[in-house]
Amino acid sequence: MLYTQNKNLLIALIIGAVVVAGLSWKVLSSSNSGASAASEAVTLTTDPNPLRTGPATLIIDVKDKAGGSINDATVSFDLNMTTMDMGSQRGNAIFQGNGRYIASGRISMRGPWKVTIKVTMPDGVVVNKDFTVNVP
Ligand SMILES: [Cu+2]
Repeated sequence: MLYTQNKNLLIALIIGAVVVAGLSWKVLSSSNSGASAASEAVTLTTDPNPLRTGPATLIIDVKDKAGGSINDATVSFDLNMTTMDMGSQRGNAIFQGNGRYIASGRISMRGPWKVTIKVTMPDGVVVNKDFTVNVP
């Protein structure tokens, strides 16, 4: 019996550690602000497409007015549901080449999710763009 209790305690501690690690990964949301240039193109695609519950890769392409790749931008993202606060998943997308930046997140339930993208261009101009992605 003592062995069983210790084992249960150990399992509870492990679950607790996992929950704490998960919560610390999520940070409270704040709204983006800044100047927005009209002409640069910021587009979002996802993998899988359409998204489903589980891991999600956000693929962000940044192009200039002439359609050329912008490779020296800083691209940050914020992923949350539109209908409720699921805890904001945020970070910087990682440059992949050819104006493409990718970020990883997790979709924890079906429904409408909002991806807020903030791109700081090499010249310091900030472009904010929001996308709503429905997870069927
Ligand atoms: Cu939700």
